[in-house]
Amino acid sequence: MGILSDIKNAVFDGEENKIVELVRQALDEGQAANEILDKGLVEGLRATGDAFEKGEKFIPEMLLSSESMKRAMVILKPLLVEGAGGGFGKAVLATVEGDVHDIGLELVGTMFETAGFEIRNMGPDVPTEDIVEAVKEDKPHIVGLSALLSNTMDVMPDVLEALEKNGLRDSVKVMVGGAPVKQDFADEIGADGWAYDAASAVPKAKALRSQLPD
Ligand code: B12
Repeated sequence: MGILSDIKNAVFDGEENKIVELVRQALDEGQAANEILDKGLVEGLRATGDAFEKGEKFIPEMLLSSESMKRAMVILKPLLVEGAGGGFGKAVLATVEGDVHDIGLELVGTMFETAGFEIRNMGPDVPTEDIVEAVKEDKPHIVGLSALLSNTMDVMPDVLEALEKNGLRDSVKVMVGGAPVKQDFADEIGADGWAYDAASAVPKAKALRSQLPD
């Protein structure tokens, strides 16, 4: 088996120390950072989630897997954002209140930075009022909301409503994402954009940003 499947297995098994060695080794072998991310790390987390769903893994193990992914990202992130320019626009990113998942959001942030957006990543479990405050302060072009749980998806329309109530809705484009969030849900709640993953979020964010004045 190749190094990428070793990386996938190390995430699955939550081997926080081994993962660092393996990622370095993969880079030495000439693997691209985005391939290591997509075909190694993300695949490992996907398998972890499947095992959790089947009752074969439990929360502490899921946590070890996510820690392994985070360790690996410390090495990969500088390579992924290399040469990023800035100046394309501003984005505020947050995982909605009640939801602690932040790995996907981090990846979206990294890709946005690479594409030249200036990012304020508010992290996970962010109260709606705090998102509104950040939009007031930063005046971003894009607000990116993440949710990984079927029940926290329902906080997304609350954020849209709060932006509307504060007179901010027309000045930003709101993108939504996260595993349970699909295009039809985005349409239903009146979000401006949706993307399946961080890579495909970039062209959509750029297109939305260009619909706004400077
Ligand atoms: C790691 C993990 C955890 C870790 C999170 C650690 C962390 N710091 O993030 C821990 C152990 C803490 C955890 C906790 C829980 N988890 Co969990 N977790 C996962 C797991 C295995 C991986 C998630 C992940 O990081 N994926 C990798 C990233 C790269 O993918 P992603 O998040 O989907 O993001 C990509 C896209 O969705 C998109 N995207 C994401 N956000 C955004 C935003 C925008 C704007 C855009 C455009 C795109 C976008 O781009 C990203 C990058 O490409 C998933 C399984 C899965 N298949 O998703 C379960 C999963 C999400 N968890 C689940 C559950 C049930 C829980 C718990 C409720 C368990 C419990 N009983 O306590 C708790 C929730 C606690 C809470 N209140 O939030 C379920 C959710 C089921 C559901 N639909 O509701 C899942 C699906 C597992 C399963 N199959 O049952 N979890």
